[in-house]
Amino acid sequence: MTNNVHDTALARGGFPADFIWGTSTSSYQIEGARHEDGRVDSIWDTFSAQPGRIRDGSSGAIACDHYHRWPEDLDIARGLGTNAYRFSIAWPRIFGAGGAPNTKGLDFYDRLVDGMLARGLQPWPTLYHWDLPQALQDRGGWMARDIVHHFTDYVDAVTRRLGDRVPQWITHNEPWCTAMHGHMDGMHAPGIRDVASALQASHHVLLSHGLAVPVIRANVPGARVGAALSLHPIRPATDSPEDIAAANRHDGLRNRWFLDPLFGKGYPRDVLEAVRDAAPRIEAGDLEAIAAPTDFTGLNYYFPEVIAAAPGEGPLHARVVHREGVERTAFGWEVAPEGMARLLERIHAEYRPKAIYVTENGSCYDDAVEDGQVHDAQRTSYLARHLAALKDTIAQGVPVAGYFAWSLLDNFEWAEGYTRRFGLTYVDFATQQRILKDSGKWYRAFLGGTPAVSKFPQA
Ligand code: IFM
Repeated sequence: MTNNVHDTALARGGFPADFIWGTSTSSYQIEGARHEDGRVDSIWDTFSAQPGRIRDGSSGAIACDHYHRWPEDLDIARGLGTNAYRFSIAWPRIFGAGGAPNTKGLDFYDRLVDGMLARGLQPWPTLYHWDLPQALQDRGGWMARDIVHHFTDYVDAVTRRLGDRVPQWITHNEPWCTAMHGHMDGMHAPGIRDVASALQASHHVLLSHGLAVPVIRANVPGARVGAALSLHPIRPATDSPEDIAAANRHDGLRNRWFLDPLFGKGYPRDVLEAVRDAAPRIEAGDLEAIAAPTDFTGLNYYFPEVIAAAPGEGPLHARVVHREGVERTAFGWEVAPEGMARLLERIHAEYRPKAIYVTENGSCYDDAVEDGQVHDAQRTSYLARHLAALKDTIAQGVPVAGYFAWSLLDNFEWAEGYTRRFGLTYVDFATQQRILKDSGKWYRAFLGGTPAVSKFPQA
């Protein structure tokens, strides 16, 4: 596959005219300004201060300093030729444990949204991308049922303030990660390792999504609401009945545990049977609330998984098989554009969402600056091949309406700190200089953008 946009049949014009083209980021990963304008600590501030939690001992306290540099960053997004920008709102800038919303926090997102609109970028906010106020964690966080009401209060405040300019809303980013990395394997904040806690947290995340949908609709006329899910195509390692059953169980918890209740099918019975005593407490009406009709499903796609039976391993007696000889990113994630196509086809065939947006897709490589440039040919190839797969999938009739590349900027990659770069833009974290990588230039050529020169007053 060539990396040159001009040598391929791949061009923006080959996609629907009203297609949404964007990049994606999240608050804790880029904003910094930890204590500015009334922001309180989040679980990630606490977690990253604990020794051994973050690979390079870093935190998001400064990150890309986007809180101060957002005009430059939005100029980059506009210069790429994108027509949308996905970002997340930091709950700890709006509320701690309750009380009145923090006006200065809301003001920041007000300015940010106006900055997007001025640049022709549709704002695509995510309401929860993992930065829970620590004060709410101290009350049990996602494991405590009360969290769902705190979430809807927060959603109410934000959508009242921004809803006059923002019709599209993403409730949660990757509920699997919130629940499982946060509470089962402990790799993410709050760092708990307990299956029952993870499943209870997952139920409360889903319930908070379902209860937020009518709040958003009440505050935002014509709102379009959905959740962004991290999903994976899953295959058994062999044709053995044991591996096939293990792959099904793994698929159950990775994918169906979230898709099924969101689409009114309840929690998958095979997973409930597998986890037995660890199953979440579900109250009357919860499943109906979770299945509140939505307008789209967001897919965050990164890699497929191959699964083998592993008696005694984890709650599902299954393990991920590391296959040799396949292409991988620097993170070790298998590169498989056809996996994204398979997933999109499956979501459409089995769940029939009104629309699907690829809300994240991207790759991490060990980028280096050479003479002021970053020649990230592998990321360009990754991007081009995923877009080619996407184009074919749309041609097959799957209603994909948008694509957001992860990420606009290199940023704080959670437990990996700053050791993993996913950006189309290189960030020198010592100087905060931004350099558009070759992949960003490729995306710009593909989209027909023009190099970023600010036409806007800087904040
Ligand atoms: O950086 C993350 C993002 O916050 C959620 N989706 C996956 C990305 C890469 O790991």
